[in-house]
Amino acid sequence: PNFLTMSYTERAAHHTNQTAKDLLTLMDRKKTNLSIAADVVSKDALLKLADTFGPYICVFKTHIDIITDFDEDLITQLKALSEKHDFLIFEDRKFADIGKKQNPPSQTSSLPSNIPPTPFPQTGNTVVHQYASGIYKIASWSHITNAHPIPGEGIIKGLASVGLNLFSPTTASPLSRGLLLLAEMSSAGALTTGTYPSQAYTMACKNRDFVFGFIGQRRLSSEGTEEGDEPDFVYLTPGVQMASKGDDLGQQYRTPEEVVLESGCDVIIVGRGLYGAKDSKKAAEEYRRAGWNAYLKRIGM
Ligand code: 5IU
Repeated sequence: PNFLTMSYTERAAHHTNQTAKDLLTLMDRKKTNLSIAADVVSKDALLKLADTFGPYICVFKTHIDIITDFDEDLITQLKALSEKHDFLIFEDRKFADIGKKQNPPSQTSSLPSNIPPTPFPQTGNTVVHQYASGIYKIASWSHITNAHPIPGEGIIKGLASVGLNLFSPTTASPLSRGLLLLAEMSSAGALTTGTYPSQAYTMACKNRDFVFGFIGQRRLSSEGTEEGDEPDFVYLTPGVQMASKGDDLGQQYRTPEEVVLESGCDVIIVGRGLYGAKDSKKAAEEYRRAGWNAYLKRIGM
């Protein structure tokens, strides 16, 4: 199948991961492939971005560790806004640690109440704890997170042991999570070159229950798979702005057309182009429309 010319909804049927299905159907339902990179440092500012841009986006991308006044109420409110405006939350945590043996964690004290203790064996890896525990308990609220493939496949297995074994504390129904691998970066001089992206691709193919896509700059394809059995992945792409080509710290920008139409990516992630705009709603509608029109053109509508 040619996923490039297929609608997001049709592609949802080619995924087993529930988060992938939710995201793809949400995008068509809401007519948006726009995500905001909410890089602000206070709780109020973050919630304000979620409420202002919520109606225009499919994904709200956070860096929760830059919030100076983080508290649990922030998560409660962010979850409520995600339901109110119908968007998914993506904590851009960029996990990069290994499956390292540690002392058994003291389970009762540090785990959020909705994470069952079973996925934490004696040999729990570092990323397991980084994802489930600590102050932020990312797995308990973030639908999507991401990881660097650099440590090898163990990082995926560790994160999946948490993300695929979560249950809602209220309804006890499964809360499946999804993972994106970082195949490429948008910044100048990034080391994600050569065979790096295709090795990331191979790892993703082997872990499709949890890995449903990539953060990258173009749609990847595997070499050597038989035509017809190539799997589908969802591509979320940062480094998007219409008015600027870059910043003075190496960021390199492309337009929604270049990203969605020419490079075959799915979700445009825009930070300063949105929250830096004078008129938030006007900018949100401009980026939403540009991303959406590029998608319609791509699928021939
Ligand atoms: N980001 C990038 N490039 C990348 C990756 C992540 O810009 O290759 I991986 C993040 C950094 C920031 C957002 O959170 O995406 C881009 O914000 P601006 O649109 O403000 O540049």
